[in-house]
Amino acid sequence: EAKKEEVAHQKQVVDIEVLQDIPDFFRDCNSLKENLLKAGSSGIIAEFKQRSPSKGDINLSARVEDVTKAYADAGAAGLSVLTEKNFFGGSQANLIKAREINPDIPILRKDFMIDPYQLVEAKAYGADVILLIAACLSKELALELAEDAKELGLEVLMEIHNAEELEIVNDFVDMVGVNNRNLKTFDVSVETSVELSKLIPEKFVKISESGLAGVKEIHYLREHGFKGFLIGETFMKTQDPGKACKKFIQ
Ligand code: IGP
Repeated sequence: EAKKEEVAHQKQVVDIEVLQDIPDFFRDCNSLKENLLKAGSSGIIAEFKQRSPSKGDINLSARVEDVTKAYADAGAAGLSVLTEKNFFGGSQANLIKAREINPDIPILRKDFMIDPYQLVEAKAYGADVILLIAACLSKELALELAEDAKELGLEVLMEIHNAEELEIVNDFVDMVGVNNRNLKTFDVSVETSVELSKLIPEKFVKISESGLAGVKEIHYLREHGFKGFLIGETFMKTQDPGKACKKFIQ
């Protein structure tokens, strides 16, 4: 067993060396935080999501290059690309393609990060920002991952759903996202963001995530200090996600 682990560890070390050989590995990342804080920023973080556990198939025919380019052209402040395969139908290939066609816009790698190795992958495949979901992490692991991410030059978005999870947020975190969707019941309420907004320390840029369906909600959330709005399904379920995104921005 110990031998097996040693072999696995060696393999990771080698893999990391290979990933770091990618010419772009040591590039500077595009800052989502700065984009969100810019005067007049749309604040929209537009997500490429083809499938989800709560909604099933959302849009299987969309191409990641087309949609992410259209989002960027529409004026999104950032992009989010699912790389988780089993539940969300995402892939690392989608992240690579999104990066290739959109060199200058911040891209969030949307996945369940539990291992420092995934941070190296994220950097190698073109992400600028990684997501840490408080509900999946111990305080110690969240600290290790956030610190490692910053060392790689990545920005850190930590997702919470309740006040207790704020305990896991640490000083390496750049942005705090409130998920309006309860991951156990799939219920969605914007009030989750509003309630938690008062408890999130000022130094974190606040992002509201999930279930956002109209411009009115964005205005309402801005009044409560939110600078970022992570939107997937509302755009992806339409024939033309880029156009749907644009409607939110004009
Ligand atoms: C987007 P919606 O309801 O606009 O499609 O939600 C995003 O917030 C959601 O995909 C999400 C998510 C996550 C997905 C939020 N946190 C964690 C996977 C893992």
